[in-house]
Amino acid sequence: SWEVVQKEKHKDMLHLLQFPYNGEPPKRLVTAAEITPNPLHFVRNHGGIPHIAKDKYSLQLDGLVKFPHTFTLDDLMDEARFPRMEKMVTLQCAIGTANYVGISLKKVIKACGGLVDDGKHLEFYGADTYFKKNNVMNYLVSVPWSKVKANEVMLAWEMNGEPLPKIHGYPLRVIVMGYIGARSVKWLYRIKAIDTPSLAPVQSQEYLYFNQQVGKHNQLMTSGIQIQEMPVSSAIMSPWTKQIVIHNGAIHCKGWAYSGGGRWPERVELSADGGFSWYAVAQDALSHKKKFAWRTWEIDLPCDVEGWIEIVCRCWDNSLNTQPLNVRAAWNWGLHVTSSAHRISIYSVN
Ligand code: MTE
Ligand code: MO
Repeated sequence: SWEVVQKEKHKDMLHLLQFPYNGEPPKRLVTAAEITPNPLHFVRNHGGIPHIAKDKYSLQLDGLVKFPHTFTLDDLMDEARFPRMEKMVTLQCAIGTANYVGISLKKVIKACGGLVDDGKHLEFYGADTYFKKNNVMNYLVSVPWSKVKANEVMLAWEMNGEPLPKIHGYPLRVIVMGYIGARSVKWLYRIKAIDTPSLAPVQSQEYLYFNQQVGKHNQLMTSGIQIQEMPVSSAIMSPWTKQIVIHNGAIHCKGWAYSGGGRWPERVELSADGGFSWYAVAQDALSHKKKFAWRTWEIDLPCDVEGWIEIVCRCWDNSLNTQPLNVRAAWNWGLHVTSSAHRISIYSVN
């Protein structure tokens, strides 16, 4: 997989782990544009990068559907059968935004006669294998039918006008809008309709939101909430923490804001005094609102202070949800969804 990384990813990517490959762009490049170029989109893998030939590829749909069926890529790309869908979507683990082209999974389920009996969840099988406690298994998670029914689950083959890069799931992946990135299965080869959320370890043992009594010596692995919709979050991408910033009474700041579940950032606020007074980012300094994508923003943040200051950023979404002000208040075992207000310390020279 290292050759794939070198071929497909930007030379400035931060390689966090060589195997399974995990990488992300440096802060200064995260919000360089509203759309993240493919070579800079972050990568999260649990195993290797499968090589799948387009002409040998097929997608199996089975389980609690009326007519189980196997589709070729040509079947799925046939516009007479499945209308094309294009959507700008932010994926969050690290964060990145791309335009995806594909079809709505709902239409594919309908082409199989719909769900039967107790069919209530769709399980997605990735062709990669990962290892857990001496077991070798496929990457496997599920989403509820209600999410699919809302046309918020897409089968995508194109990313920013190009075929999906190998590292992002070629030839076909799932894009679950507004959910944690972990549900957007890459290298998809099978969809199974089932009656409960997937019992596979990635769904039932990972990405759980635990209460604060769960810790290193008390891992009640089944007591967590399965994370699906993401909460509201935002972060400052420039300046960087510990940086010396020379300015004339206003510090230029840039960053992103995002909310899951189809909610969107309505207001972004910054503080130059640790979170006591707040300035709202002007509406025209925020990128356009979209249902499933982030908004990038910039602001000249007034500041007369010389010396160390703490800059804080928080977002309010269209349901008026906001972020906890302190990271410790959001602590949980696994450090998932720690979407507290982002704080950086800079040295202000005025
Ligand atoms: N799909 C497969 N088959 N294997 C994986 O390891 N990782 C998931 C998801 N889909 C994963 C996967 C996680 S945790 C995230 S955050 C997203 O893919 C990341 O997608 P990206 O690598 O295209 O940015
Ligand atoms: Mo993830």
